[in-house]
Amino acid sequence: MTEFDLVIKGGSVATTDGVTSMDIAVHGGVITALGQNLPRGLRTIEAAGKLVLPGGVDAHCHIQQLSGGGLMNADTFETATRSAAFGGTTTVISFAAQHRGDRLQDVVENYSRVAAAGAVTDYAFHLWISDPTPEALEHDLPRLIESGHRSIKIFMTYDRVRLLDEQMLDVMMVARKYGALVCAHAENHGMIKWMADRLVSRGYIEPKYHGVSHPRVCEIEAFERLIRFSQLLDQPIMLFHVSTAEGAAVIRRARGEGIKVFAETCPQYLFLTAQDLDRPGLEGAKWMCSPPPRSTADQEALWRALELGDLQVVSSDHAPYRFDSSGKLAAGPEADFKQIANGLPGLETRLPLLFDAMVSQGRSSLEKFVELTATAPAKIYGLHPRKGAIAIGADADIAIWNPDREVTLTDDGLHDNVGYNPFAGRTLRGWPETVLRRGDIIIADGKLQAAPGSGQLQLRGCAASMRPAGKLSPEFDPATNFGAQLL
Ligand code: DUC
Ligand code: ZN
Ligand code: ZN
Repeated sequence: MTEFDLVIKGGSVATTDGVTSMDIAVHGGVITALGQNLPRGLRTIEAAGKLVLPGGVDAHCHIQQLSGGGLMNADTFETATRSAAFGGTTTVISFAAQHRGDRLQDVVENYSRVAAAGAVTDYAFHLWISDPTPEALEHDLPRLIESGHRSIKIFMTYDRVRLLDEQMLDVMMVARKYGALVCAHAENHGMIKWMADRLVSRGYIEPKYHGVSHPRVCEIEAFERLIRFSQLLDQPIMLFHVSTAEGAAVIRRARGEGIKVFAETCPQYLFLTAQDLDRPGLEGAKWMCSPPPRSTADQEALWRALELGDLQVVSSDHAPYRFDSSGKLAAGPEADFKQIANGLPGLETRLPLLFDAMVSQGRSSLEKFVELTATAPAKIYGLHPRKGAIAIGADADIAIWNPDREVTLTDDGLHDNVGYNPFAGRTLRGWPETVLRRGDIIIADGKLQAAPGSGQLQLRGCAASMRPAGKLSPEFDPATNFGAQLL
């Protein structure tokens, strides 16, 4: 009789298709059997009364990285992925961030080296391009895409990293040719810069004015522009961190037009509002991110867009800065909002916040929770079916949740290196207690059981989401009949 390395017995197994009571057997790091009354393994986890879910896939996090503003993150691969694991996430996609003057292939080699030394979860990289030189476009980018780095990040704002329209088109054309998804921070640069400069010059310098400096229309304009680029080239795009009702509506319309646009939102846009930044002194800086949190009406619109499938993914956009002189307060106690780093920690709280809202409080379903946090990101980013699935042959990346455990979040309760929690004070019901990565138990009894460097790089194939939609005939949509064969 086959002997399994590990069997999880008696849990309620949840996938996007439903919830079933069954056992899961693991051998050699992958799931090898699913069913009732499987024999015990070399190790057995009794999971009666627990929910057994795919490990989370967090497709947007900034780790050990120099920001668009030039400041180093607070987290290393070790601290960030440790925090992810405690929160039930077993795969992260972070950035290999090219800054101007850097050679892209060197950037990827450097990030690969530090991640290989530190990560405890599995990981992949988005290729962040801020310097699309001929060398990058003609050599490095094609080579890197073909070797399995199948997503690219571009910025439409931030002075140090943003691309011009024609540079974005250049990058999208390479992605189209070699098969990669183009992800974007899409906000109108000119509007933000103009608003911010005027606000500061008039003395409106507190963190809450950061929100004012990113007017809602800057998201709408940038989404619309990038969507039309996508339409022109018939190149799939992913719009990161949607924050407004109007932004979600633009995406819904574009998808209705048959444009291959995917979209993400993040917990900060579902659970925080502009009021969170309105605190005495610089305290509000803890809640500063870009785009900024909006209103409760936007929150409702985003929940609805997720439910309808207009947005497909919830990522953390973990962008960690300590609330001290190494991070948020690097420009000193008199800083204006323009001088304060943007970003919140969120790798560890993403899943518990969503589980509490969607499952415990009944806003949605367990199946939808699994879809938004694991299966859909795995599919869209080319990690599925190895990741984001509980199925025979999938990696045994599994989070075992206690649906009844209540946890009150505190500033010092996380396992990252940030020192505060923007969601502190909330009590959440449902918590991932045991976490497996490729069959190894990496979290149990509140302790990390994985060595730094035990996470593995995930190279990816060209998923359907990365390919042009294809048209019935060149005449079908004149806007996309742009003569690709000539370019
Ligand atoms: N927005 C943030 O808030 N932080 C990191 C980068 C970004 O776009
Ligand atoms: Zn961004
Ligand atoms: Zn980001």
